[in-house]
Amino acid sequence: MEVLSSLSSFINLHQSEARPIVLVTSGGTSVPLEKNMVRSLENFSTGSRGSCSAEHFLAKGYAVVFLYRPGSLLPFLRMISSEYGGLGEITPRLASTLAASFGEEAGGSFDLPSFVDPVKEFERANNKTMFLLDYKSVTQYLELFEEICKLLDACGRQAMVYAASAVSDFYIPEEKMAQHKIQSGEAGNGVNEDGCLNLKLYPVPKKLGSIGEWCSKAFVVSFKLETDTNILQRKSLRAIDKYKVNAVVGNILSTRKKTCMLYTGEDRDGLTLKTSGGKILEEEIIAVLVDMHFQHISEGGGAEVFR
Ligand code: 9Z3
Repeated sequence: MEVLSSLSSFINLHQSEARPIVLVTSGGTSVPLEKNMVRSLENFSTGSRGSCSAEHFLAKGYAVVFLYRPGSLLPFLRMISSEYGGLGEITPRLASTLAASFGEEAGGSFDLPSFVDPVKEFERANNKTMFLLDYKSVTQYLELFEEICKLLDACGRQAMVYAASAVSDFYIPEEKMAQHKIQSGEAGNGVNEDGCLNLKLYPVPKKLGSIGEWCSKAFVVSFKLETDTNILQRKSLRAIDKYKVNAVVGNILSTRKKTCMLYTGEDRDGLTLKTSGGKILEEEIIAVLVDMHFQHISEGGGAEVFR
């Protein structure tokens, strides 16, 4: 895949400059019900967590590989996509067009909208310290996630994986999927005589546990999303024990923007992180994780890193 060879050059460049590098995954996966897809099952994620986090990693001197779902929020551009709804989805390409039309050269002839700065910030990072890749289906997500992790192996302990995407636990494997739109009122493809559709969803192969094989020295952070507070800690700790990730950020859907828990093997009670003093939650999360990552780097003999 061409994009992976460009990504490999991006990773090697930052690795040679001793810059820490993070894979941030963002947005929710789609599970198609048909090969010629008309319907799908979606995992909820606006991309706010991933895109805000990417901005804070960049601010801390990291190079960022941003794996996202098109239509979900992008770093910097998130600030304008809802404000300026008429634009619809702000794609990287549209951002370049906006930067060209509203940039300094064009200044004066327009009543400059407040979104010029986010566009400039995006442009400044894109393809220099930030590399974008996108996915749609859960299968595409998992394939790219694996390939990117393998490339990050070259960075040893300087790499971090920050898996904030909402990834489906269930899917329909290609060979079990209907070819065409599932018909209502006709038995077949799971539609029974009563007209009800019975879907059989298969478990998605769990990849978190394999990260250790792909980039064995990376610092790995996964996310746990729940709607029931009573099971958040148990489920988060299970991810640490089962998949051997370094840290799990546990959050509850309704309060996710204000507070989350950070669990590690050493801190099983968890650290409560909250928004404070006008800071967004991602700033708190990234500050703590960057400290932990630098500790992880120094435990490995401490390559010189630019911070
Ligand atoms: C998260 O928990 C993210 O924090 C959110 C962010 C998706 C809630 P938004 O994009 O929301 O800012 O609107 N992500 C991980 C969700 C997930 O699917 N985790 C899996 C699970 O809980 C483990 S990989 O089973």
